[in-house]
Amino acid sequence: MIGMKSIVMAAGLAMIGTGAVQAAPQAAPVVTVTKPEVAAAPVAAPAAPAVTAATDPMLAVDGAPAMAIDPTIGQPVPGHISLQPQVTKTGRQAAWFHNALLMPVITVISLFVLALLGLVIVRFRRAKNPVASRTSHNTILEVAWTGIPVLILLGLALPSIGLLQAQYKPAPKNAVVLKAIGNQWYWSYEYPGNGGFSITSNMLKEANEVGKGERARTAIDGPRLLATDARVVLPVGVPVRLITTSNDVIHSWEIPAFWIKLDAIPGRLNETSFTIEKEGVYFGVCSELCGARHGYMPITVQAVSPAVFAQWVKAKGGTMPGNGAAAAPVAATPAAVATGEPTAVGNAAAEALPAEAPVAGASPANASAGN
Ligand SMILES: [Cu+2]
Repeated sequence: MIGMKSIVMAAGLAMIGTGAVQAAPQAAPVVTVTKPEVAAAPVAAPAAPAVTAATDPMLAVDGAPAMAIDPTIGQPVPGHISLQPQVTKTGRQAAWFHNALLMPVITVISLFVLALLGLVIVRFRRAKNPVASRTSHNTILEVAWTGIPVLILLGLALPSIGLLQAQYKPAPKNAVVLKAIGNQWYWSYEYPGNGGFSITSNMLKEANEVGKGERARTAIDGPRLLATDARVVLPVGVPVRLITTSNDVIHSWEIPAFWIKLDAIPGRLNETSFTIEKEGVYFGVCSELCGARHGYMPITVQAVSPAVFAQWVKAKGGTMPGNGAAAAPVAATPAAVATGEPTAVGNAAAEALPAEAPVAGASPANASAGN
């Protein structure tokens, strides 16, 4: 029985390790706001179209191309208790590990232990056994309850190690570099490989919370507590090198749909990589208790085609590495660019980021990918 208990615990820990327990929705999407406002748009605002309008570039927050938000991906769904649909390779691998391996194994073990307990309670109850058995050893049973859990753990360990490896895989050279900086209580971002321009991203307040002239959240921006005034724009099909750090206390940059959660620690650079496979708007939150407004520093990522990404970078005053082209996509994408050689990433990063050396040697050791 001890062996079985330990396997239940081990399986439970493994589940926590993969981040399976983080799936609780942070905030229910609210789509009741009816009057979209575009006061903060830097260009002339057109008439507000329907919520799903994906065609009007003026509508987008902070110059990001407008994109209809699919409420079933990239954000919590009311009543949903499993992982969000994953849009990165590692994410899909992790979701498979959780759904196809961990959950069935945990369920079977739990039911088996429950059945054994029931059997013991009924069959070996005092009334039925006035004279207690003096049996103390059973070699076959002891070998079995040691050996079988070991085999189960080995079976779980192999895919688990592969997943761990995938989570810490360094980004290739042509990766787009995104530096996320935690602040009490908002995120700022730099694109060191794209001329080093930066953006600041604040949570959008509700219509009844804003001051005069301030922009309020609308349904187009995303769910309450998750929508921001400036989205992080990233290309699909191109590896992204995420670097996190912080200006004050420990924060954590998390997008559940990417299977990414990386601590942002003052005086330190953490690094990981991912490749987004699907265009869309993805939401996350700061996932490290960081003070009074910890719950109000959401993260919004808009994944677009490399061509649109290049346009956005130019609009922000940044540059694309090489001949004004996006970094070479590693997967088939609808990219219309990618003609130049993406060789200037390192140089541009060196210009824009004084701490290039630490970046190169950034330790992923503190990355709490599943914490
Ligand atoms: Cu924080």
